Amino acid sequence: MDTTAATADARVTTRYDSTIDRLPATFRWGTATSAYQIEGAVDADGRTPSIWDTFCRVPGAVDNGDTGDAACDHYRRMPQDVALIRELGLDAYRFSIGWPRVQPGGKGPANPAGIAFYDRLVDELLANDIEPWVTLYHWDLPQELEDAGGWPDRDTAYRFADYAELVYNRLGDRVAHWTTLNEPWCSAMLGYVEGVQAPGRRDFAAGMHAIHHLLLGHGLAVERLRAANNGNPLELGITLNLSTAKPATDSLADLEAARRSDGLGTRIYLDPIWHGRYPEDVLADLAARDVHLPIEDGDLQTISARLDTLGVNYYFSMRSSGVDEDGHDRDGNGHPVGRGVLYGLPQTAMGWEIMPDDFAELLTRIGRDYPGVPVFVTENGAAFRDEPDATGFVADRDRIDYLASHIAAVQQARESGTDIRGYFVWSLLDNFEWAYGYDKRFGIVRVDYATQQRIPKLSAHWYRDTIHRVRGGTAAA
Ligand code: IFM
Repeated sequence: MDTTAATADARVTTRYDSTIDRLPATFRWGTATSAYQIEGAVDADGRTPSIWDTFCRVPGAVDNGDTGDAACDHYRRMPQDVALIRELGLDAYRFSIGWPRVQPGGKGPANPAGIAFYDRLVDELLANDIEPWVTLYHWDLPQELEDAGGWPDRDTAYRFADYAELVYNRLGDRVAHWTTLNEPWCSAMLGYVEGVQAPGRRDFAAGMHAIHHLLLGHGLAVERLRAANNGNPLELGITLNLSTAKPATDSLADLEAARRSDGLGTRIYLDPIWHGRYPEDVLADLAARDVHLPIEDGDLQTISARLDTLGVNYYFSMRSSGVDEDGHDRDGNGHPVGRGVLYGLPQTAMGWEIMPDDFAELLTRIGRDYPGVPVFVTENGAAFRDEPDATGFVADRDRIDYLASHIAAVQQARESGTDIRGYFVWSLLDNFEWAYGYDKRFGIVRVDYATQQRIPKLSAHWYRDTIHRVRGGTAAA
């Protein structure tokens, strides 16, 4: 990284340094991206549309009418991006495979040109001493599978297992770390219940069915990958976006709202995976709405297949209120109300309050309630209103403060007993932030979308120096 302005300014200290410095030298450091958010080249080499290509064409669905058509052009600039990761001194790179790129339409044989891209990416990473961490599904369901019913339909779980095996057979000789799903809560709740992400459906029951089939697809994929493994190192996990669920007040309505939020946000995923059963209170809440999970014999055994790691993504917390703005505790259909309440704390550009203490609390709870496998923070980061100078350099001290406070929270949770072994900053590059388009910038490297130039921000220099220091070195000059 040769941005002179940054190099001169790189020795940033934060009030969290002494805590961060207690992380062990063996702690793994990385960065994360996802296929649709960075690759572009949506028509290249036989790729077919995903639900996001379709959703981006719905008027008003994405801010500014942005699409992932070009994104960061990573499909063509991949070697340059891998070189950036190496310059940051990172151990690992978490990326996702574009399902419609490697298996157009979501069925049938692999598309040789599509899978060849990930082959090259894995080889490039290994040649640069960077561990590849593959996520199989980061939201880009092939449109054909949505047309056939999408995740609310059981068949999608089987299609996902076939796809997972197909990718594993091609990359499993060189990739040890496999994540089945990224943030199934978003797929189900934002995609099928609230309709603010692809495929944009608004159907509560469909969303609940999607949860079960996402979990079933996860379990089937775990079984398939283990069966296909022929002795190469293999670590299987799932990544969940989790948060705390505290009541806004100690009123009964708020306590109940917090319970429901924890039920549908955390326990409906982790209880079946860890304990082989859905939480009773959540099933009762659903039954009260005449919604029943489409569980078949053997599903829970499949879903609870042993895992090697748990990925946690965290960005912010909110408190739960069980009353709406007008003081009602039921909506027009008689269902209990639940809404998030802000605390008036500083926010990121997403309007998300910055709450590292809740992150430490969340990680401590995960270690207590769902013990037994190492936890990796597979995403954490922040969008801010970056202001580049004339050279394009961004002195993003707000992002450094966010990252430092959250990395310190990881160490606090470790000291409380949770076995956390690594941290991936979201994200390497500014990229397509889904329904918010390109306006929200999460990267530690700025992308000038007009030229596709990459310019490491001050946070990139800080991240590199922090890792170096934790490993016993001194900050790079
Ligand atoms: O950009 C997303 C990512 O795709 C999934 N986790 C949250 C990030 C920030 O919103």
